[in-house]
Amino acid sequence: MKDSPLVGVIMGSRSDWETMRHADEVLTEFGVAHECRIVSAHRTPDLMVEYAREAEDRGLQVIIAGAGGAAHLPGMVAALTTLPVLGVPVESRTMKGIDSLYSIVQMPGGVPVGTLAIGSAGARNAGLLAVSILANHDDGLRAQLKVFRERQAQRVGEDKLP
Ligand code: RP5
Repeated sequence: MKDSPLVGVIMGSRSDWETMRHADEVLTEFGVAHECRIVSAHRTPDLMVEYAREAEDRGLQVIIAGAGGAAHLPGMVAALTTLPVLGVPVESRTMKGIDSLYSIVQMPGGVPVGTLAIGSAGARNAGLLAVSILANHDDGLRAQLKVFRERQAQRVGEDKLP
């Protein structure tokens, strides 16, 4: 995307992409300028601090952070910025993402992370929630969201059982 990004989609590892690509797809579908990057709380802590500290000045309005296992990334990024941070628990192999969910959702009061569902549904909804947040100041996006919901409802109405 050529426009400067409004949403930053970050993830702890390349292995998170299969989940986080669903956030990327939603943002692309709605035409929201965004970027996707690997930023690890554990393996690249300095990069994480730099990314979170510079996010607002770079024009980002929402950060979507996905991580699995001891998933510190969303909480640490939220501690370093006042931008809204949406956390996506990536499904881990050993604990099916329950570890990721608990790591992300149990933030102490004062530093919020808006936590979504485990896995691809969470990533997709994080993308949609980011669009909703941006739509507060963008009538075009608000109209797109309404059309999206109408079409979704229409598809359900047309579904046939075997
Ligand atoms: C976390 O560790 C990442 O978010 C990823 O979900 C998990 C496993 O990473 P890899 O070992 O697959 O790189 O930091």
